[in-house]
This record gives sequence, structure tokens and C-alpha cells, in this order.
Amino acid sequence: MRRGGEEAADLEELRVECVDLREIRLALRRPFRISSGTRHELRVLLVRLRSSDGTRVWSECVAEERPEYSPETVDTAWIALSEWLAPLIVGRSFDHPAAVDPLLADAVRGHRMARAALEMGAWNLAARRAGRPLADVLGGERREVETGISVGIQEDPDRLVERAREASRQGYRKVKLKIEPGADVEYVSTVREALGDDIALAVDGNAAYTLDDVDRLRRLDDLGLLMIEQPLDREDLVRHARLQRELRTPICLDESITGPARAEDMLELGSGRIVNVKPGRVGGFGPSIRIHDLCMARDVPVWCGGMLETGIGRGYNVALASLPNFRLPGDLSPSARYWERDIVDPEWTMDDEGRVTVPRDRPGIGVEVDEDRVEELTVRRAEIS
Ligand code: OSB
Ligand code: MG
Repeated sequence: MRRGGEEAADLEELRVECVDLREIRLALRRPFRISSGTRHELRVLLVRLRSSDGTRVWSECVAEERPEYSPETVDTAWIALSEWLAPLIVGRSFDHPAAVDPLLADAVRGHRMARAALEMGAWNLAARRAGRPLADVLGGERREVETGISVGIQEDPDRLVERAREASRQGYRKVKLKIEPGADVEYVSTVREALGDDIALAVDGNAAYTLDDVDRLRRLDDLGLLMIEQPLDREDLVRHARLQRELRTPICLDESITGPARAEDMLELGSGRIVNVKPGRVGGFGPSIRIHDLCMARDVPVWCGGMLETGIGRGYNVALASLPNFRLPGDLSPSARYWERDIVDPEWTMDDEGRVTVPRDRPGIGVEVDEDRVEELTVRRAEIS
């Protein structure tokens, strides 16, 4: 089964005439701290694709300023996009957006976040030109997606309880707590005690642990967590498999899953029981859909992770999360959680039961980009045509 690809007959040939790169600066409302570093003001790389008929779409590259989560950065993605990737697709015709990933993946090793920004933009461009919602073109079925929040590491357990309580009151369906050795067992158990057993709690170690910490991780295992996300090394599968055999709580992999083959390895080895799919991390929608399908065939649930995207990246994630095996709440918080003011109209909102509506009656990602605002925030630009 190839989702998305089934729609080939309905999509016209696609020809990208021009790619624009923009770097903007956008301040988070609150600093976001994870085990590998803290984010304040974000540097965000936006991409605009224009097809030969004049249709334009924006996409977002999720590479960050520093190589803390992944080896890519805003600057490496800028080079990859302007030097190698955009020149490959400009002036070329595609029967279907599913043909973009094989072309880019064949030409360039790694640089998946850079590739994804173009690849996902191509899917949106095809959707826009067909007058169809992106979620439809991807094969998504849901009309609403459930939302979880990712709460950064706090100074002390009490502050973490405050944040988690606030999130739970706002309606979030899952509260994911960032952890690191020393800010884990005491913090998470304090939250569990304060908020009770009904709240769906998860933790994310962002690779801060080793197998030497197994006793610590066993104590987390007693807290009734929905999952423990990426406790061990970013590139590891074998040790996660060992750890999973020691724990009842499902391990969810994030960093380690860089593409469909790694997802297959994880399933084979038993390195975890849940996958966090971030389309930017795996090279775009083509690989995301393949991971989704592989996991679905093995009855392994996936959910859509986030990279503190603006409303542009969020639109792509919401569309992806409408596919059927996205069975757990995604890190798809509304605009107001991250930004004083987002760069899309309307901004993304969440109802008080933690649901975000998948735009089904508007083409593409379903929101418009505030181009004047993007212009004001721009600090660097390039055009590849
Ligand atoms: O591990 O999921 C992660 C943000 C930056 C780098 C890594 C991660 C995250 C998040 C953000 O958890 C979640 C969100 O976008 O709301
Ligand atoms: Mg993670």
C-alpha cells in the first residue's frame, strides 16, 4: 500500500520555476530547555516554491541554529538548499510529488531537514494546484488531531507541576516532560502525585542517558508513563532494544529513526514500541508515509513530533497527523503556545479538549502566510531560479 501515491491520477504534472529562501528571527514566548540545550529566539529557514503557473507555497525547514538535536543547522541547510537541492528541482517536471524524495535522496547524503523542506513544499504545491487540502493528498483521514504538549526542563519540580497543571487545564491530551539525569525521577513523580493517574504523561530524554542509568530508568518505569522517548544515544538501536526488554513502559524513538530502513531495523530488533515521526528528520512526507505504513503493518503506533515550528511547519505536521496510524497525540501545540504572534492567518488553535482541526475545506495547508510580516522579520534571502 502506498498512501499518497494512490492519488497520482488526480494530480497534474508539477514544474517548479523558482525557489526562494528566507531566514527569519522569531522569539519564543518562553525559553525551551531540553537535555541538549536551551532555545530562546529562533532562527527559522523558510522556503517558498513557485510553479510555472504562478502558484506559490511556503514551507519550513526545521533545522535549528545549533547542531544539538541533529547534525543539521540553519546554515548547513541554507548551503544544501541553495547549492545542491534547489538547483536540482528548479526547471524540472515531476509527475507526482512522491518523485521528489528519490531524486534528492539519490543526489545528496544526509541533509534530510533541508531535503524535507523542498519535498514537503512540493506536496503542498501539488495540493494547491489541484485545489485540494494537503491532508487529502497525503491520504489522511482524520478531521481532527489530538494534541500533546512538550514541556521543557524546569528549575525545580514545583515549577514543572505548575506547567503540567496548566497544560492539563488547557485540555492537552498528553503532557511530555523533558528530562535529563538529575531532573527526572523526582520531577516526574512529583508531577504524577500532584496531578493523579488520569493524566497521560510521557518523558523525553533526548539521548541524555546510557545503559549505566538503567536503575534510574527503572524508577521511571514505575510511574505509569505512556512512553519514554529516546533515552539513549541518538544513533542507537541495539541498546534501546536491551533497555526495552528491561522496561514495561514503551520506548518511543525519535532521533534514532532517520528513515524507513531505520524504522524497519527498530521493528526487527525491538528497540521500541512507538515511533515519533517528524517529517523533517526523515527527509519529508515520502519517507514519513513509508514509516507510517511499516509501523501500521506491525501494529506499532506513531505520532507526529514537533520542532517548535511556526504556523507554516505546523500546517504540514497537522496534515500528516491525519493519517490513520497516527494514533497518539502529536506535539502540535497551537500558535499561542510558542509565539506572541504567528506568521500565518488564521493562527493555529486548539479546543478545550486538546483537538486541532485538520483544514478540510481549504487547499494546501489551509492557512495563509502573512507575507508582510515575513518580510519584516527577514534577515537573509536568496533566490534560485
Ligand atoms: O525531542 O521532540 C524533541 C524540540 C526541539 C528539538 C527536539 C524536540 C523538540 C520538542 C518540541 O519536543 C515539541 C514541539 O514542537 O512542541
Ligand atoms: Mg524527542
